[in-house]
Amino acid sequence: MARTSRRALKAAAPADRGLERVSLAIEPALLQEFDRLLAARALGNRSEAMRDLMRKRLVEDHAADDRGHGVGTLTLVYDHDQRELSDRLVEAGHAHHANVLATMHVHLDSHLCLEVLALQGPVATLRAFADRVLGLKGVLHGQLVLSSTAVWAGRPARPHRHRAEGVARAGR
Ligand code: NI
Repeated sequence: MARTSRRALKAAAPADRGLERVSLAIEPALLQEFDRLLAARALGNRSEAMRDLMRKRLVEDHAADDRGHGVGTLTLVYDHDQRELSDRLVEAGHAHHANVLATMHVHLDSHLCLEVLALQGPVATLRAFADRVLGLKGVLHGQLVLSSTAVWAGRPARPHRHRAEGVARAGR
């Protein structure tokens, strides 16, 4: 880095994306392992991978705080034949209607169902809801995955449009 000319640095710095260049001290063996992982999993360059790790840690930290507000998904695989389970799932959803943004249901076979619920609300409430649902008899497997919108609150505002919207409009 010390041998890189100032002009070369400036050319390489992605200033237009609002990024800040930092240097890190890392053990060579650790860096080598990391580079190996990046190549094997096609995770992009070191900078992108480090940004991903930092965001992951920030989201984890935010989601670990029960006082915070979270968004996330609850994935369930359950046995449709289990007595009263469907009713109990519907009841649980209605009891937390303000937290359940959407539900996707897939019939996996003649007995098994996959359900994915998009959730939003106080982290403590979402955890309690997930615990209640995952604890129901007949729910075979499931997991709550929490994310956060608060972690990104400081990011620069940009116009928000999804590709699908553009495609839909173009098709009209
Ligand atoms: Ni089903």
